[in-house]
Amino acid sequence: MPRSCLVTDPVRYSVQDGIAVIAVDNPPVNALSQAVRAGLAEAVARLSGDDQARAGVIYGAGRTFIAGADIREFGKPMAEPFLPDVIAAIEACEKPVVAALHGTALGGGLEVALGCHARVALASAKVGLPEVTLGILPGAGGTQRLPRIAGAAAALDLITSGRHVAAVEALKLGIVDAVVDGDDPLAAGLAHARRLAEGEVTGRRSGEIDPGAKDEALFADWRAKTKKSARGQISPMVAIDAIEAAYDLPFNEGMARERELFKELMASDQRAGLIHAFFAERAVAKIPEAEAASPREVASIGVIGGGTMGSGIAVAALNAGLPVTLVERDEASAERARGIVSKLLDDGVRRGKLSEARRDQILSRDFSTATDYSALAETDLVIEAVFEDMDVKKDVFRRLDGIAKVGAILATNTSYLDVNEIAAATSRPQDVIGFHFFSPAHVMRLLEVVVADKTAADVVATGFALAKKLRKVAVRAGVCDGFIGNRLLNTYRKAADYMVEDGASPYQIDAALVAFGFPMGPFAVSDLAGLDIAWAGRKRRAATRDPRERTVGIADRICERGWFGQKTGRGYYLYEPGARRGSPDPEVEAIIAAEREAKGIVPRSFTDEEIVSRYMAAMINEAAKIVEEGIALRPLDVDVTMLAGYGFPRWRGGPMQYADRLGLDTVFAELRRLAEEDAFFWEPAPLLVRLADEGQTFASLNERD
Ligand code: T1G
Ligand code: NAD
Repeated sequence: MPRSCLVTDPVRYSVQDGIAVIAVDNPPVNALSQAVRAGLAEAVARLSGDDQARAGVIYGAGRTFIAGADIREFGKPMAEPFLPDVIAAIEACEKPVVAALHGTALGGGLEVALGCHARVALASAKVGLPEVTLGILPGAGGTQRLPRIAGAAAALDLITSGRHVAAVEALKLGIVDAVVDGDDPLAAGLAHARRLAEGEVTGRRSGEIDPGAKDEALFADWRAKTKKSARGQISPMVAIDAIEAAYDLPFNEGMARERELFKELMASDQRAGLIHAFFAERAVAKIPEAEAASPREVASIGVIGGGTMGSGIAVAALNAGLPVTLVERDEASAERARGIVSKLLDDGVRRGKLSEARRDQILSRDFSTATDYSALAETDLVIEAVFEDMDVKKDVFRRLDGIAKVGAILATNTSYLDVNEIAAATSRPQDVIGFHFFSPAHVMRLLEVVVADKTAADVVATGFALAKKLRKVAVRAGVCDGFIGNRLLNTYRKAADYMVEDGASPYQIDAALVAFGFPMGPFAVSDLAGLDIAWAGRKRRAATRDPRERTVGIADRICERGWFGQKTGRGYYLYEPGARRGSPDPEVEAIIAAEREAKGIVPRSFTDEEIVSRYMAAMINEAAKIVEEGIALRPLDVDVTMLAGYGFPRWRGGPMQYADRLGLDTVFAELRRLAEEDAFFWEPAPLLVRLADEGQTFASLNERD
């Protein structure tokens, strides 16, 4: 009879046929909270003294092994027992202990497993040390034990990237000792523990393995590579220092070095920013509509318009296993759309994301094109991606209204237009919603779900469910010109244009923002997106523009020459044929100089700090208005929008988190100073003024009641 008892609340100890079973049961992901750490320590002590047990198995109850440290405890004083000590006790145990892995063994979870004497994994399991993505490094021996078990190359790869590794690859790398089919980790663990107890296989203590000599060239190479890819993020570089200690120092000293570096990172702003991003990306899904209603069933997707966006959206849906019918204006356009979709799927095959067989199946079975809207009569959800023109969109929705089945969801991918007006073109505004995808739509993670006045709650909930299926992050946005993201973009772009007119070069501005952590600066981004799109927007808004608004003509002058960015080989930058990176263009500088002169502006110089400060002040101030108007539910929704859709450096947490770190009184003071130059553009948002006054933060608004 197995004896079972609770060691602590989330850890159970029992003995089955001479093997101790240590079950971690701390839903949802068995995170290593203080109680779990204490439970594991006590369970191992019990195993040592238990003459009924010859070996032990540690496994996770529920859907996963241990997904790591409890991230909610970060930033608070750590309570004993500390994880490295718990793992040291497991490793020191004189009876063999097996880790039986399923689901995800991540971070401290994998470190616990590395402290065991053997590891078996279900074929579906994944392992990884994702700490650098949270701004820290593996702090419970991962940087010391993984190189000993799998070698420096694998340790550098896994630890600096944080990537998840499937069981089969983990076996090849030596991280696990066996991979087992099926869905019962405990049975797999028990079988292996028995073999260990019988002496059929041997276990080993990772900490006692000789790591061998250090490959200096390998470390130099990774340092150079990582410095480039980390783009200002410090944790991957510090993690390399920690791994190096595995070769430079004896095990115990290496552990102490790892702990020291871990603590430094734990205290950093980057850690706070990345943890904020982690929780914010999960909190965005907590919206009133998802609590009030269940999503509608979506088994088929329709797309209208197969240009840049429509084709990308179709591929995103097809990759998620949804059949797609794409409607174009005529046969030739439909054929062109099919060509784009095929090419995107081929790219997926080339990158190893899709098998050839699956691509062929998609093209022959799941994807079809049509020129007649009646092909969408039975479709559950239709996404319109035609030209950005209100009349064209209304016409499309009127026609859709005439043919779509009752309860079908009708979505528009408009970037700026009024979703209420589009909904009013139908007899069923409750079924109409905005799904603002980003280009390229099969790659970019963000989906703004734009909720119009009459959109039904279950339609909103369906948008969030669809995003999850497409592996995207959905953010709820209200209706306004540009919703959350593009409205912000328009504002900080203006701040950048003003600086150019006043004396900064677009190239300096781009460089300053790349140094801040953006993958590209705003002018390079404009060249990529196409300058004609923003030009059309400026023309559309010209009639309703507030006369107090300062306008800059430089972009218009560039567009008037037919320079629309990368696609025409010229924009703010000059592009060699086929090149993605451009070089500064003296003719553009001449255009800028002429515009300044025409306005009688004497150019002044800007420091990089000034550039970043103005750019961020504009972004933060507009974001405060967006939150106050309810366009974004909370500041964290703005943060996730900028992180997932606009390349905002993740380690800075998003603009609102960044503002909190600066202090809202500092931001307010900067705005007041800038308002002396241009009172209209820099007028501080009332919400920001109030929070600064009260000594409050944007984060204080993130908790919804
Ligand atoms: N701590 C606390 N809560 C966590 C958590 C964690 N480690 N991981 C997930 N959650 C919560 C999450 O907020 C959500 O809560 C719920 O669990 C389900 O998550 C010492 C220091 C495991 C792959 O970085 O990657 O170990 O929103 O929606 O899509 O060296 O969660 O429902 O209230 O994401 O199935 C390293 C982080 C920690 C893993 C599951 N570990 N987690 O994905 O569900 S650092 C990680 C994930 C560390 C050591 C160091 C994923 C997942 P709520 P979910 P999912
Ligand atoms: P696009 O010009 O590449 O494609 C539009 C397609 O719609 C064309 O193939 C055209 O033939 C087709 N079309 C036009 N009228 C139609 C009709 N009545 N019926 C069927 N098909 C029709 O444009 P795009 O860049 O894909 O943009 C589409 C929409 O997505 C716009 O509303 C745009 O604002 C929005 N959007 C674009 C981006 C971007 O970066 N390009 C990003 C987000 C959203």
